[in-house]
Amino acid sequence: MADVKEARVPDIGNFDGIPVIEVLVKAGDRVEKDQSLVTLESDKATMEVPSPFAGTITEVKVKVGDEVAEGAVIAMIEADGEAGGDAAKADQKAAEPSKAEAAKQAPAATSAPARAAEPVKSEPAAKKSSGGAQEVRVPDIGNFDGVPVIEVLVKVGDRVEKDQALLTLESDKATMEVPAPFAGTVKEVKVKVGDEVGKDAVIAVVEADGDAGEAAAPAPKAAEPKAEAKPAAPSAASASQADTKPAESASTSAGGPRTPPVAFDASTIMPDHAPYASPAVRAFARELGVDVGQVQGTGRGGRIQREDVQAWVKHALASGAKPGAPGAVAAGGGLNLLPWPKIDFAKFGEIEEKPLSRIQKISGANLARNWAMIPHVTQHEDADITELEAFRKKLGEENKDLKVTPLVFQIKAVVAALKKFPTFNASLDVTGEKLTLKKYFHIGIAVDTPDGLVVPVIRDADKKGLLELAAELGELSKKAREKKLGPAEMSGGCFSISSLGGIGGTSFTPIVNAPEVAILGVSKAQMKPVWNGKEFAPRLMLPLSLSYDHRVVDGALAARFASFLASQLGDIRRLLL
Ligand code: CAO
Repeated sequence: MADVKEARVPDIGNFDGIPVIEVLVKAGDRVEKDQSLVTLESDKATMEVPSPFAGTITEVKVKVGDEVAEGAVIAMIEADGEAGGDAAKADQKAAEPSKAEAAKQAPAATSAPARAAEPVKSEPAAKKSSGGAQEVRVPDIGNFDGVPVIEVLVKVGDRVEKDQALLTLESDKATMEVPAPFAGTVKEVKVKVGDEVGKDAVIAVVEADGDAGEAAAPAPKAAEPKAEAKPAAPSAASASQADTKPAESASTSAGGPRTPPVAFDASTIMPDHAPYASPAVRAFARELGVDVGQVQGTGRGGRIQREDVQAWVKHALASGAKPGAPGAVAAGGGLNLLPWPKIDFAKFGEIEEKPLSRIQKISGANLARNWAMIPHVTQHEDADITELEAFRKKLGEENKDLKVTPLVFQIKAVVAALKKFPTFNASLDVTGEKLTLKKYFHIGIAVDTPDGLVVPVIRDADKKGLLELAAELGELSKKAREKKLGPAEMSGGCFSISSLGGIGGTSFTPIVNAPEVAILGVSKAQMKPVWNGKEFAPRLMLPLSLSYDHRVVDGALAARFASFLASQLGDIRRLLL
């Protein structure tokens, strides 16, 4: 019989008493390994505590407001039968460390998220660069390698105080600020938004204050990760190797043309905004009774700033709406909706409750915002892909190791259409007054996964051939289904395609993936009789549904775009040009 085991707070550094701000499970819930159980939040970091194994929650031991430390029992979980084997033993060991061993074992069992809290406990490593200038590095952030920088909070010339946040890192499970280990003046910033950093990456060079110089001197030592967290100080060679990546990327960007940095657009993956604000801002919002999910961020990538929270409160007071009132919408959206109906369905028959997955919650919040805020119109068009299909089949036979589906041709056709109609390769700013036209062609592809919808992005699709696109599409959808996509792979899209053609349907109305201005929905190609001037001939017709933001795109332009797309797909020679 399956054992009931304790799921504990893993090693989270020197913290003692971090408030639980969210309990994500309840007794009776089934959880997968690594599924988040609770969210903890200190003034510098937010982190989720994942389940060390799959099973069913029998008891939740904490509630919102409780303060916990390493080793605290979060929940009792009846582990799955299959977890009774070696894996379960390992998990059990990890989940129930002896007191003395807890700190050492937890990191192994701990999934990255909780380890991600470590930067907060340990100041970033600082190392002498030249003169009084010292390099500030990312401290030990557990097993993470390549955590996106989502906010750079300082620039060259800025004075910083000790412990002032220099930048914010955000993974899908944790947000953390990297503080300055000493006071001084920023001489160089080595990273930019979108860079992915790991432990020891140099993030800035800071000239320590004259008097702080002495105080700063011991900082590198103090900041040196503890022996158990870091096997040995890296040799000069490995340390400098570790440095090169971010430093190189910063200098290349300053020095000449390069691929634009991958912007991490949090709205793509964190639309509910709950985690997309620094811990301090979230704490501030809570103090004022503001639900950060209601606040529109004006920081880079939509990040919520302190001022956004203040502006939200001012607006709410001015409009007479109570902060957090049902139906209140951020930044003057002004929807005054009825509250959601509350119905006791059990009165009418047997029911079962099932929480939405994290991806469903995230994409649901995005879809709701996009549907409510964008005036959508959908233009329908049929493309005659009879010839294309014959060519596709031939290509598939010649490249048996690749899956060449109609979608790769659609990507090609979309790129051609975006080149001809640049208004579709654009984003409207938050004020609705300025359009940003993009000169690159990154195409988002909606992928259906067991946990919900995700939209990985094929970068520079204009520079790739059909076979290259087929290979990349295969890889991205595999990664999506295995939950291995990183934030960078889901950001920076210009235009999205949602293909339901492999499933069926004759048409649908896809929702624009903001801040893009249009999306192409593709349904199942069908043989249809088409009049050719003399007779009805059997042709393979592909239904296209182009939804667009009517603030940016006029109906006539959309009709031209859709008809151009159809002509591209209908004439294979054009597509290959
Ligand atoms: N018409 C007819 N057949 C089509 C087709 C179309 N428009 N598009 C694909 N097919 C065929 C393929 O050729 C393939 O046939 P074979 O098995 O004989 O080779 C089959 O349908 C399955 O294709 P696929 O779905 O595996 O591959 P794809 O490249 O077409 O799509 C992906 C890849 C990842 C986009 C898709 O798997 C997927 O997840 N689609 C769902 C997207 C979605 O949910 N959108 C809704 C968003 S709004 O909620």
